[in-house]
Amino acid sequence: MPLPAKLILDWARGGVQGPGVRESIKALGDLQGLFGDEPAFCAMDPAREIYRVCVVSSVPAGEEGGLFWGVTVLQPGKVGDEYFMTHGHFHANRTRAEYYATVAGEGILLRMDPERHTWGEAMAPNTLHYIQGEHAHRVVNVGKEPLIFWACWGSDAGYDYAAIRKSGFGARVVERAGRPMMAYE
Ligand code: PAN
Ligand code: ZN
Repeated sequence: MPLPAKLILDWARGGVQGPGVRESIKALGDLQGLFGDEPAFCAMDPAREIYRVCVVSSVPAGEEGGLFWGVTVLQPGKVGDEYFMTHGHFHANRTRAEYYATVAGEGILLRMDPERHTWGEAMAPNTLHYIQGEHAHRVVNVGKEPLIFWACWGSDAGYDYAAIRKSGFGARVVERAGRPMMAYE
């Protein structure tokens, strides 16, 4: 008899259970300084959940050759006219790529190259995005439902959040006349 699987996924709802699974929640207050409309940000509840991430770490972070597997559930909403989004990051190791696979919701994957050239790619159920190691990546929920996407990346990719915290992306995703639009800096 084969052994039972150690990790079990709930694809549609964005859940995973098993050894080495860690869940973390990002509340609005954790994203201070990232949204363009500071007064609108300050008027909102800092404890409001914006997204949660479940990561399966089968090897220690930083170990070469391993893979991480995770899922992000990003809530719908806006700060002023800017849609809820993930913090966004470069990988600390700029040679480490990543896949994002969307199962629910409607989003935009913001990508930025080292020269700050920024563009958006549509995320919808069944889209798969390959993100080159040198591209910063941030996900924006432009729909009315939670946006759920799965990801796979190298265990030695690491996170460089500081570069984004300092200079952001070259564009924001905002609502104009009821539709999402890229607003370039
Ligand atoms: C993802 C992201 C996740 C949350 O697992 O870490 O969507 O986004 P932030 O890390 O920008 O807060 C990933 O890209 N890992 O490399
Ligand atoms: Zn990443």
